[in-house]
Amino acid sequence: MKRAFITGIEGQDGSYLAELLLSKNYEVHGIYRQSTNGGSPNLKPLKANATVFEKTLFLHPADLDDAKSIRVPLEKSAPDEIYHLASQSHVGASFEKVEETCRITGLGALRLLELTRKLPKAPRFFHASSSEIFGSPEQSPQTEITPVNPITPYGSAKALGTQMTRIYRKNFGLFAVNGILFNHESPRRGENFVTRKICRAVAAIKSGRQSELVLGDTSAQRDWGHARDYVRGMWLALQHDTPEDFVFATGKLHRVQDIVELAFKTVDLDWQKFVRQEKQFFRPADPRQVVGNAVKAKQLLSWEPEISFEQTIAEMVQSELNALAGRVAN
Ligand code: NDP
Ligand code: GDR
Repeated sequence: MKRAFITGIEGQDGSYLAELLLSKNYEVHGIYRQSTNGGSPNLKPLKANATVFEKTLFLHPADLDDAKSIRVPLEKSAPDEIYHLASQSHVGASFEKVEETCRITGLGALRLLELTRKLPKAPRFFHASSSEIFGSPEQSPQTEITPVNPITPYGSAKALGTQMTRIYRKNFGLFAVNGILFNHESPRRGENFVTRKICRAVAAIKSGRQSELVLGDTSAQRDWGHARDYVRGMWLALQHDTPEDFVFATGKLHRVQDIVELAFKTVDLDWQKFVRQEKQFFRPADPRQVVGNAVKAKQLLSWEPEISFEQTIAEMVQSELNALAGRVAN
């Protein structure tokens, strides 16, 4: 039985990855922040499953800000594979919390690499890098060799983690890889990311609980996929013969406005009656033309996204409608 160690296990990706690895008969260890424990519903089904919880799934309190708190569970669980997903992951918030973002998202990755290097038998290491490392790139679509040139505090912090992952691979011989992840969504997405914010509002407006949706720049474009596809990519990246960086992306750009129109259409409402833009949700800097070329992942890992943009938004709206109707979603 292989053992995996997941940071950020209660987040969107961490929870899907835990489910994937458990289905592949891994023993899964995850760290969560005690200060926010219980805040995330994503692991509730696994925690309620008596055949899994504390049998093949083990959760440990730890904080990336405190290397000592991670060392003990890491050494005890002696994993074969580490998936480093924990992060201050909100780009907009990174402009308000610059130092915290650099500490958790940037230095946090370095701390974990250093702990990993010192383990008696170094496990394989996956770092959740981001398309944000490219900033507003001059070349489109982006690949693993597109120049790193971030324009947001979050992007800079991820660039540090990305480069350190490369340095530990080259200089210390770690099997360390970056998954350069483009946006990916699901019903488990945090509520302050734009897809979830729109889908929640659409369900609330449809049921008469909300009267408007206030957004930032609706002309902004992203390459949006589904989280289930991306966690499969993470696992595949660590099964490959050699440590390599991989872009995971759909290669298709959509506007925030497209999500608005699609989501309102799902519930037969006219978006124009409910949506307005407000400056407070615009960012000081917002990357443009961020779209990925995942041909390397396709060729070496046989990875391709399977869930479309339209399916993702439809699933997210339905999940919000189910939640409001009191039914168990996602
Ligand atoms: P989430 O924000 O859903 O999950 C992040 C997790 O990290 C949360 O469980 C959070 O816990 C935890 N965390 C935050 N700070 C700390 C800390 N100091 N110590 C321990 N844990 C902490 O992110 P996603 O699942 O969406 O993304 C996973 C990773 O992939 C992140 O690193 C993100 O930056 C990166 N990424 C994501 C993309 C996406 O589109 N989803 C695209 C590109 C990269 P808590 O509840 O306590 O805050
Ligand atoms: P992003 O995702 O910044 O790309 O980071 P987010 O969903 O926050 O924003 C996407 C785009 O939508 C625009 N936008 C709004 N965004 C939010 N959150 N709220 C709004 O009201 C709003 N209105 C318009 C944004 O300006 C932006 O252009 C995500 C995160 O998962 C990161 O961790 C990850 O690294 C990157 O994707 C790739």
